[in-house]
Amino acid sequence: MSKLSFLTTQTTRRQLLEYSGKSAIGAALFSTLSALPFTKKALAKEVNALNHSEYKHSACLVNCGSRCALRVRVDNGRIVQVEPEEPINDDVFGEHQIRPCLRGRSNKYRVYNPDRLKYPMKRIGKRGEGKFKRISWDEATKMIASELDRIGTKYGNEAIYYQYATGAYYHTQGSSAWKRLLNLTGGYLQYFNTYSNAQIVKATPYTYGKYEGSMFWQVAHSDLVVLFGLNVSETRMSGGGQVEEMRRALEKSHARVIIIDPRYTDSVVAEHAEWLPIRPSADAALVAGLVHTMLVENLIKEEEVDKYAVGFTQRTLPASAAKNGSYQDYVLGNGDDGIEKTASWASDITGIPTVRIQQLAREICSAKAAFICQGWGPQRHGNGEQTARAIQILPIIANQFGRLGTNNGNWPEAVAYNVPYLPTGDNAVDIKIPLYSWTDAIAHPESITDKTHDLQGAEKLNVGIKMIINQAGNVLANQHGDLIRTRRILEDDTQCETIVVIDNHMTATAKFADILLPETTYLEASDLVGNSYASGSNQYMISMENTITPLWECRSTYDICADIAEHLGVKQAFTEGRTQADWMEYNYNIVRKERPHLPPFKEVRGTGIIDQFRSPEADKPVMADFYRDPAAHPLTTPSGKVEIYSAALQNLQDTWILPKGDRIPAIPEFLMVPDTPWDKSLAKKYPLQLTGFHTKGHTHSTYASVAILKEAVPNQVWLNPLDAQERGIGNNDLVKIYNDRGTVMIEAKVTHRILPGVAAMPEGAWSVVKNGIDIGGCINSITSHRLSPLAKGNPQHTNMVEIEKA
Ligand SMILES: Nc1nc2c(c(=O)[nH]1)N[C@H]1C(S)=C(S)[C@@H](COP(=O)(O)OP(=O)(O)OC[C@H]3O[C@@H](n4cnc5c(=O)[nH]c(N)nc54)[C@H](O)[C@@H]3O)O[C@H]1N2
Ligand SMILES: Nc1nc2c(c(=O)[nH]1)N[C@H]1C(S)=C(S)[C@@H](COP(=O)(O)OP(=O)(O)OC[C@H]3O[C@@H](n4cnc5c(=O)[nH]c(N)nc54)[C@H](O)[C@@H]3O)O[C@H]1N2
Ligand code: SF4
Ligand SMILES: [Mo]
Repeated sequence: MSKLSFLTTQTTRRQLLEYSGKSAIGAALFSTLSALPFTKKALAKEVNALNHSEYKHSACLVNCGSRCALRVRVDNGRIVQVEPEEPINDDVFGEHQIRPCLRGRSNKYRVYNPDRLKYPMKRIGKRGEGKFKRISWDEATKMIASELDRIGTKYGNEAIYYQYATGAYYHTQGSSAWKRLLNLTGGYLQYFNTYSNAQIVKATPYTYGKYEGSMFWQVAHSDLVVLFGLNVSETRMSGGGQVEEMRRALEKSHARVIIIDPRYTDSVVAEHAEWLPIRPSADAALVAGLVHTMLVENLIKEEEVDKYAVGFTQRTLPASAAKNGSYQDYVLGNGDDGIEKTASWASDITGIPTVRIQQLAREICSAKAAFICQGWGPQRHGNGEQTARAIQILPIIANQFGRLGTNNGNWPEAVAYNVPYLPTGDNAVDIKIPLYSWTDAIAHPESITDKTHDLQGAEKLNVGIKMIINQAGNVLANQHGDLIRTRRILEDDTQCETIVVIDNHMTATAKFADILLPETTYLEASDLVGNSYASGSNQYMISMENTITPLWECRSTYDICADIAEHLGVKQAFTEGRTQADWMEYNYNIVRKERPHLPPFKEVRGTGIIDQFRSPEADKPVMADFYRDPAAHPLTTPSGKVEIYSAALQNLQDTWILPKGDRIPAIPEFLMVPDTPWDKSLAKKYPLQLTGFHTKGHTHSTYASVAILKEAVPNQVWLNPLDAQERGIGNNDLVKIYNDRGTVMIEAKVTHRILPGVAAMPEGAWSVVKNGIDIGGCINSITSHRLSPLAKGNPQHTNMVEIEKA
């Protein structure tokens, strides 16, 4: 367990250097005073007095899954530089640093950004037009209170929707403040799923019960690592996150890394990996081809698979299944489709050469310990549930799970330091819609039912969404699918009557607000936060304190919601007599009960990282107990085993009402879903498959307006030279990408780093629609709002398009 330098009141030599290095006066101060036992505070005070410069401690609260502490140099009340915090020490990694990425370090430019919202405003033009008038905070909070009351009384509280939004993971302001307020005033309509991982999270329990995986630390014991669409070098960039854990583990094992992705990603470069370029949406076909090779080459121990899994062979099929319903039947061509899933069949679909598929099958089976895992890109597709499940069963069939150095095919696990949130209370409305259906919940509420949409808590939706609270999110007009349709629905203010947006910037979503409120940015906010959800085994807590006085009239949502609560007569219940700072201390003391070595809050408040340790779970491969003794440690599936064939899925196929052509197979078959090249007539019109990815240049749309980031990592569509040449497109040319849903303009990056026939675009660029064309380069003007069959999730990586020079 580590003890951080911040916990000591004695200042280290390194810290003295850090302060003194800033100026000549500081250096002089250091040389004369360095022998003395200064406290950090006292020294900081001296330095401040001399050169008006000081270090404050903040954090980047964006949704990249990581959480970086930021050390912020402030000069005369102005942020001059954002830097990493000091390295820390722990028993596992030794000295290491929760190193922020380029985005975190650019925070100064987010704070002093021309797009900043400055004052509360109300809409004066047509909805979506972006015309607003400045109003006072009192007016704004009264208007919101009165709308909450009006909508709740007229339609019931299920007409008030709290929108999915991930721009700021605050603990004592932000979403928990809103939810607490709404729960005190009758509740709100909820959603289930996330835009991140709906398909895999829904599908996983059908495979092996709990959503769990090994941590990357297991790679220290592997000789082969196979990553399906997992790009940690770009999506988990923090020095405190999964990319660091994998790197450290690879340093120990020197395992061979294979990355299966349509793009030659930064992870391929960073991990010296072999790139297996795959066509998007095709992973389940690759798995079938691999298993076919394993079967015909006798690489599988069938009795072993039968011991752990249901439905690989006919012997373990449940009685309710068709006789030829096993996965083995499917692969060998005895299933209903009669197609043998040979490596060459898989090659046609995936684009990976037949021999390479055959070799990979042998490599996986002969590895001492293969770590097989997947990112969330492969599952953000129309057939994402099938892909997720197919990758999950691969290590089970190949007997590469439950042992040191292995995984179960799932996303590698991470744990959170348990920092409490502002308690939200209970919601009196217990209806949940799948989040990707929110536009339908506005325009066609009657169509949303339990059998068609997996609606939870009711058989059907009785009332549409009439009011939206949108806190720190850009889903309304940037991050949701089929934006042109979405905008049309939102523009009609007789359907959804009131939209409240709380943001820092004038985003596409902010333009759709009726009431628009400016919140503080991370660097202007104070909070006590944890390490988020993708830090691997690294767990830590950060106390951040506003580094500057909030600019203009920006405020914390805690204070905003307290004012609204006052207008609604529930202020005491909302605050319980506490300020936001009191809640931070209250939460800290809850943590301190569990971790009594922590000093009192006043000693650590605002000092950055205040506790850090490594989870011991990292040392244990997932499903180890089950592997050792499956009877004594059954899984939480109905059979207690891995369900390659799921009778529960068959039941959904039989009882749900699915759109024409949609299927929920009981085994992880490869499905040729709409908007893929296997839809031959569509492919004639729109021959290129377009997939999206999360870019290092921004986190979704957050940071996407920072000019120096745009320059460093431009938003461009990746195109293979063969496809570019055919269309007369050169590198950096402006191109139009279009399909029946819309047209986007963006620069082309002509590169061999992408498979021919496939294009790839970063998601998150700011949508700017002019004359029906998205000149901002936002991919969602061409993505679909169709729901995936099982999870009712977002298939935003599944698209067919044509591209031409603009
Ligand atoms: N086509 C396509 N679309 C996608 C995806 C994809 O892969 N492809 N990915 C999806 C995924 S995984 C996700 S999670 C969603 C993310 O979608 P969102 O959760 O909407 O994330 P952002 O686009 O970053 O929007 C966050 C907003 O919060 C604001 N913000 C930042 N800090 C603060 C703050 O301190 N206070 C307030 N009030 N606001 C703040 C930002 O300015 C920004 O407008 O997008 C989804 N959309
Ligand atoms: N820099 C940065 N980091 C982020 C984010 C960000 O916006 N920017 N967003 C954060 C959030 S909210 C989330 S949910 C995660 C998202 O994390 P992921 O969902 O894992 O990220 P993606 O970039 O969508 O997909 C990962 C990789 O899958 C590939 N891929 C796409 N389709 C397929 C396919 O069909 N098969 C295979 N094998 N590969 C495919 C993509 O090319 C990409 O390289 O990232 C988080 N981290
Ligand atoms: S975007 Fe993520 S990795 Fe980058 S600084 Fe912020 S929290 Fe860290
Ligand atoms: Mo996400």
